[in-house]
Amino acid sequence: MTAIAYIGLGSNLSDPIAQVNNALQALETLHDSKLLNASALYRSAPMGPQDQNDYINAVAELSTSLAPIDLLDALQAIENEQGRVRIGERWGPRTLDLDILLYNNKIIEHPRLTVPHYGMKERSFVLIPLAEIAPELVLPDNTPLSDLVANLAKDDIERIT
Ligand code: A4P
Ligand code: MG
Repeated sequence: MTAIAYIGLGSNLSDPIAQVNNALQALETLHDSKLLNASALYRSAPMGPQDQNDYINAVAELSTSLAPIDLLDALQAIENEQGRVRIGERWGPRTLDLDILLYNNKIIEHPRLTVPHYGMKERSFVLIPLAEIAPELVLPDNTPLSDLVANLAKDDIERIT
């Protein structure tokens, strides 16, 4: 069984563009998975504490035979590999954040994993790169992605590649 998973990538420390490109390379070689597509890179204003750098964000599409928790473990291994230190500040700066946005049409409520990602429906830095690679997507609650994008403020995000 393979699933389609969408992964959100974000970084605002230690050369964020390189962090996101390295993470995309790591996804390309991820075991039991195939990187099907990746968005351009986007520069976005920080959500949360404002005394931090702009972020670089992107979204990738994977086909994977990893179960959701195994995929989470693999993504956290990539985060750790790229020097992620969890300092505990909510929405604080990070070298690399990899979030599972969607996993097929599944709704997952697990102590370690909530899918769809809890913030994705409000976040321009998730929805805009996602719509670039999956414009026809419909979320598990039947909301078309295009409706969410149409109602979004887009002044806080800029496509850079
Ligand atoms: N977890 C639960 N669900 C998921 C999921 N769907 N994908 C758990 C990944 N992880 C998930 O994550 C904490 C725990 O969430 C994990 O151990 C996992 O078991 P974390 O990455 O350590 O914590 P975090 O990312 O700091 O927390 P949080 O609340 O998820 O932060 P967000 O929501 O990811 O926001 N501004 C811009 N412009 N761009 C950004 O990318 N990112 C953040 C972080 C803040 N501001 C930003 C951006
Ligand atoms: Mg995260």
